[in-house]
Amino acid sequence: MTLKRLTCSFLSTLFFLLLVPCVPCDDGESRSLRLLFDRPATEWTEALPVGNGTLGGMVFGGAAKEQIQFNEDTLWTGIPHDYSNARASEYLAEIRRLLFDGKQKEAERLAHQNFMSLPLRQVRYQPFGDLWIDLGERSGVTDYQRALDLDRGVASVTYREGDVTFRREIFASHPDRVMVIRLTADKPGQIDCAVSVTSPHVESRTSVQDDTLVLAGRVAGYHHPRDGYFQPSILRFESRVRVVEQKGTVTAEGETLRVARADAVTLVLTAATSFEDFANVGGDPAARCEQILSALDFDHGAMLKRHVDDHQSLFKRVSLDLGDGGQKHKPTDLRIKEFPETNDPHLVVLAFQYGRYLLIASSRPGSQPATLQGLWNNLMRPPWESKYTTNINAEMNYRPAEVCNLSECHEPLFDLIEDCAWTGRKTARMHYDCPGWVLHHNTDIWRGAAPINASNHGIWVTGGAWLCQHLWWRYEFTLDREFLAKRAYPIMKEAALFFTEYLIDDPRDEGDWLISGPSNSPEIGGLVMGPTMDHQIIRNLFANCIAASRILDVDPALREKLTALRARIAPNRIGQHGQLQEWLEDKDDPGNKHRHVSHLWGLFPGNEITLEKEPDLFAAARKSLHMRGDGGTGWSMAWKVNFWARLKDGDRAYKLLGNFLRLTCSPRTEYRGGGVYPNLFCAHPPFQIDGNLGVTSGIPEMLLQSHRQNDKGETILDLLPALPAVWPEGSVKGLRARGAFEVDIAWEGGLLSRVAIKSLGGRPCEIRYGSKSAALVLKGGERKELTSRDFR
Ligand code: FUC
Repeated sequence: MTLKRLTCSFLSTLFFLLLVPCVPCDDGESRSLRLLFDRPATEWTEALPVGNGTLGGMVFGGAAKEQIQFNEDTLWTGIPHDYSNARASEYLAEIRRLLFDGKQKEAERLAHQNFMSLPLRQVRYQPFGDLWIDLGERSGVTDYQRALDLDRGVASVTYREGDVTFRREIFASHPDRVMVIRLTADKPGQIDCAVSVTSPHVESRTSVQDDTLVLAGRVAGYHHPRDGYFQPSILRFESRVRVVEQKGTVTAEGETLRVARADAVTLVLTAATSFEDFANVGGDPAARCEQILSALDFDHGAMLKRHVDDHQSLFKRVSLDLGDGGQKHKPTDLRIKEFPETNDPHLVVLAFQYGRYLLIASSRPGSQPATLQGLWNNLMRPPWESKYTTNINAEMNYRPAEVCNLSECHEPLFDLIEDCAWTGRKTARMHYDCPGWVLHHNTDIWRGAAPINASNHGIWVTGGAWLCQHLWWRYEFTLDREFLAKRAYPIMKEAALFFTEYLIDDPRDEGDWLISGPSNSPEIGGLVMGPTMDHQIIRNLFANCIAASRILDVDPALREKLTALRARIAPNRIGQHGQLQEWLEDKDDPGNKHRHVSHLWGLFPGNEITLEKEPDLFAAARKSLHMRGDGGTGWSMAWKVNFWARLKDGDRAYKLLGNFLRLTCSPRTEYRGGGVYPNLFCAHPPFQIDGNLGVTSGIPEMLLQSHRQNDKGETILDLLPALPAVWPEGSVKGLRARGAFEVDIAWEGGLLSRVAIKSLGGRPCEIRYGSKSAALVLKGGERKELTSRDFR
């Protein structure tokens, strides 16, 4: 090469580098909070998730062909529909009588024929489409890397080919409501690609309008594979992909846009449906896409900055340091595989922060709440329809919201609760002839509230009551009185009103108890009267309503009534094996390893079983948990991390964390195994996001607990209640606690070294560290640091 050509090429490269907008530099922490791979994804559970609450993508990262499978959170099958069964309540008394007479199978049969939702099944969350970027044959690709930067909320792919380095960055922007894909190279004129979109929906078509790909269609109805009935569907959808090249050409070739010799190209994807709310499907998806795109200036640097600023305003609130472990440079799947040997503390940090990332990406004000799969689903018939299962999974998704300082991300769940209070009013009346509202063990986009699938597990009445705990938590963590008065209390009160009429005197008992039934202990033992979990949840709901009505100074008569009824609800009982009984009858099987551990609800997420107030029940809960063992589905192990943390056994909680972090490769393995996929998605299996989010609440629970109050009614902040020996040094910053506190904790040699408490609400609290305590009175906004010497 002549000197002149060399100089020329150097100058043109320099000129090009100056022209390409600067990507904000990674700082040290950002670089460490990454999922990292040395090859493209071949399975969906290896791809990397991005999301803005509404719009989600799974990035496969092929060098020759990029695939981004995408979703929009309102694309579901079905039609606006009330699932209540108008004649159900006529059978209630008979179902109860059969159960009281010990005729369970007859009761289940009668209920199955006459008491269930119409139709029997709820509907499916749907995939939207796939974006394809075909880069042609690539030969000699080296230095390939695929990454998800949790701190910036950006997925990336980089590789070299010859002397050119190619880079791709993908993010889903909440402020701009689009997904953005940017392709660059470090030499000019290198980007050649063909961009297309496909959809798995049969009633869809793609077209090209100038520089934009358009995918439009409607969701088709289907015959239910199990029950045969026809399920009509109604939603229409549209997606647009705008192609903005830099210094090249874009031409249409059929349904493809071809980019040639560009320095860089930016693809901007948006998607919408005709869904407005659970009763209104009159939206115009084309107009919505148009409106979103016409509000943009397509300046990539500015879009990236808006996105990163927005993401970090949530993500950076909490940091966790458990030590480095020296494994960060390795591919994530390898780190998971080696975890049993390495105990890689930073992988635990990554799993914790991944849960926070996933909640930010799948649940933002105005979006639908995170489903069983969050926002991400590539299947037309996803497992359990990828809907909302309220006998554990939906609540587990939202456990980290308050404690992990992501209160805003809780909002979509509150919207869903409001919707279900509306639909559940009709269900309460039609199925039980009761006031208030009720929700059974599932709901979907149309907010079905009636019992589905089968009477032996579908008739479970405490879904709404459990969700109300989240309304109360929002108040407890923020002390937002207006939220309590306007949103939370009216819904909690109506949920409680249902139980004031639904609870029934047990004619068989010796103690004049009120019991719940027909119901079940999810999903074990069939239809029964009086499962322990129901009683714990109803006691919790009543207690929170009583407290809320006192705070708001309203409804004294109702308060008195709830107090009297609450005292009569059947108590927790200890059985023949020293276990906490799952049912009124002492019939627990010590060999039962079932994934649900519902009767420990009062230990977590409830708060009625504590060592200090109920030592015998505490010991019985421990015994029950031992009996269930340390295995289970992904979410089951995540729940057990939280249980063992509440039982103050850090090493056992850590063991469950280790069991959760086992690499599961096959998405099709049934029930056994649990663990995580290569992309760290929780493996039920199949993929369910609940376990990711359950672990993200479990780790803080090991470091800080705030569910107890002292005799003065002040929050007790328990520091390092379940610290495992394997994390001798560490720190956590920014956790939230009940009573509106923000807490930073550091420890060394396994002992507390510093704690800083910031009060957001000006309430006094008591801080406990082991058997020592310190009282603290701070004004709102005030922060104080203490060391272990300050505890007596
Ligand atoms: C409940 C669980 C299952 C699964 C499903 C979505 O029914 O028992 O394990 O998580 O929800």
